[in-house]
Amino acid sequence: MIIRCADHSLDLNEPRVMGILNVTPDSFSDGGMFVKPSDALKHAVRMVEEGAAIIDVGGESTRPGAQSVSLQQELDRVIPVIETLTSELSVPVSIDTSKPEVMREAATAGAGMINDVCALSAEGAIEAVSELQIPVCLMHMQGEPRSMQQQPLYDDVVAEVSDYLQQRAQACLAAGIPGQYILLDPGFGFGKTLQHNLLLLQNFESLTALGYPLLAGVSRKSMIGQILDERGADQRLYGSLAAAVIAAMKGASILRVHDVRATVDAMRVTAAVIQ
Ligand code: 8Y7
Repeated sequence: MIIRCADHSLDLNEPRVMGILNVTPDSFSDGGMFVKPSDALKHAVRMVEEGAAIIDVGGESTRPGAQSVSLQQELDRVIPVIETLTSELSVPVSIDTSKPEVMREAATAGAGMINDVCALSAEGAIEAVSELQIPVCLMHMQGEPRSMQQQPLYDDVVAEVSDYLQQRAQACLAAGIPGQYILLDPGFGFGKTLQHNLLLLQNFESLTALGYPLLAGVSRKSMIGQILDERGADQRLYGSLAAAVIAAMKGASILRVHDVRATVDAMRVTAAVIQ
């Protein structure tokens, strides 16, 4: 399976790595490091050299408790970076946003994928993506970033996340977004306790039945820190690799990560075994 992302194609016949590029002053593990377009480009080039198949640019931190940013602030942060990256990189650039205006301007600047932690639930977002005709990753979240970790509650987290993703995919199809442009993601850590995250990872393969490529984001997340006795975000690489390999073994097509080189090696070994 190969998906078209604007001027690039993304071959999902084996698990691929999406490199995270935060252009936020407040992200939990690398906030403030790549706000200047030239610094962002350097980091993106390095991730591509390390084997990233796509770079995900985000200008609004979605970590628990994070403040939301205004539309203008988000545009000012991400659009210059996307313009620079799309002209310089050999891989597609994805835009991590929930705002339809940012989706449109990012696509005009050359972005080849939308990564929306709100699964196009903002007013006008489905219509925007339907017009743009680029792939979209629909992620599940319970609640909203500011308060989502206060008291996550499910009867059956796997069934509820799966049903939600299926409904969002259905809404996209109904709005004219082609099925080949839809990817799904259970949203590890987004309104989920450690037990919920573990159930979702244990049962990750059940999401393949929905019929869309799956993305998983576990890199340096607090679920890894919790398992490793409250290890800090900069000490979670090996645990993150274990979770990424498990997700890939259970059908994840894209792993969204901070540590590209290490994850690419892990995915190459995983792919050699899956084949
Ligand atoms: C995810 C994500 C984040 C994820 C997708 C972090 C933007 C928090 N996590 N997008 N974004 N999936 N699709 O720890 O798991 O990187 S932000």
